[in-house]
Amino acid sequence: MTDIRNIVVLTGAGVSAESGIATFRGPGGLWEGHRVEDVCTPEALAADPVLVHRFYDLRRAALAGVGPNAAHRALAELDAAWPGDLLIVTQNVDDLHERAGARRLLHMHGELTSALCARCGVRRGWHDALPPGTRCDACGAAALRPDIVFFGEMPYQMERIEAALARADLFVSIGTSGAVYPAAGFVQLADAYGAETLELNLERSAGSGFFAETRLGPAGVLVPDWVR
Ligand code: BJW
Ligand code: ZN
Repeated sequence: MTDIRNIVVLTGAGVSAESGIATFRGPGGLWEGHRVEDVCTPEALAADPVLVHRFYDLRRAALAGVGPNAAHRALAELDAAWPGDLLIVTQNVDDLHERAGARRLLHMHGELTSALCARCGVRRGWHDALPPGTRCDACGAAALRPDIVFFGEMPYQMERIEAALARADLFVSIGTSGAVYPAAGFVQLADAYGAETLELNLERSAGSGFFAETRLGPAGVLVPDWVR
């Protein structure tokens, strides 16, 4: 990776697929048995908090039975060793990047293990059952919700992401379908800022045409190959 100093890595559900976490779209995807609009909007949360909380409780509980795979580990190694700027932007709400040891990481779509107070914005850990109606320690409102970015809500830390993309010499997208914005637009932004662009994915995605190079295969093979 000559002449590359600053790297932004975007990861999606495909990075965690080999750990046994279902992706969203496609056969066997998480949303096969759910209607997206039933669980992934603020309106759905307001209309049926019990259903939405149950959906996230199940996925949070599933984290206990899975672990990071070779792709998470390779990215953590890159993070530990890379002397330039590096930012791993994950769309994933699981905690497998951090469990593999990644540090320069941000969760743009939130985290399963975090609860957000919809009233005052304070966060707390969410590891065991936290039933709908649990009160916020900070403001006392019964407004704790999954700390997840639903459709129509602003993804987290967009300014920091855009600043990193502006400085990037290389943008690498791993295991994401390119179906959800603004993440799907990062490749064009990075390209416009002059970065090299590389996609690692099991199959061609909606965004493949925007990348200078696409390598097809499982993340558990492609990511270690790219990093080492
Ligand atoms: C492997 C593999 C292996 C499998 N190895 N690879 C019309 C046009 C344009 C935009 C909009 C529009 N209408 C509405 C919008 C905006 C909307 C949007 O994009 N909608 C689209 C559906 C069109 N976006 C939003 O609302 C976002 N907010 C927003 O835009 O705010 C305004 C704003 C604008 C500009 C700047 C800033 C703000 C919020 C989006 C929130 C997304 N939230 C979700 C749900 C989280 C809750 C939960 O987890 O339950 O986040 S959606 C869901 O999709 C989840 C994911 O993070 C996200 C991306 O999915 P991902 O990771 O790509 O997974 P898959 O399953 O789609 O793909 C897996 C890929 O892996 C595939 O390609 C496989 O091939 C591959 N793969 N195995 C390698 N072993
Ligand atoms: Zn509060």
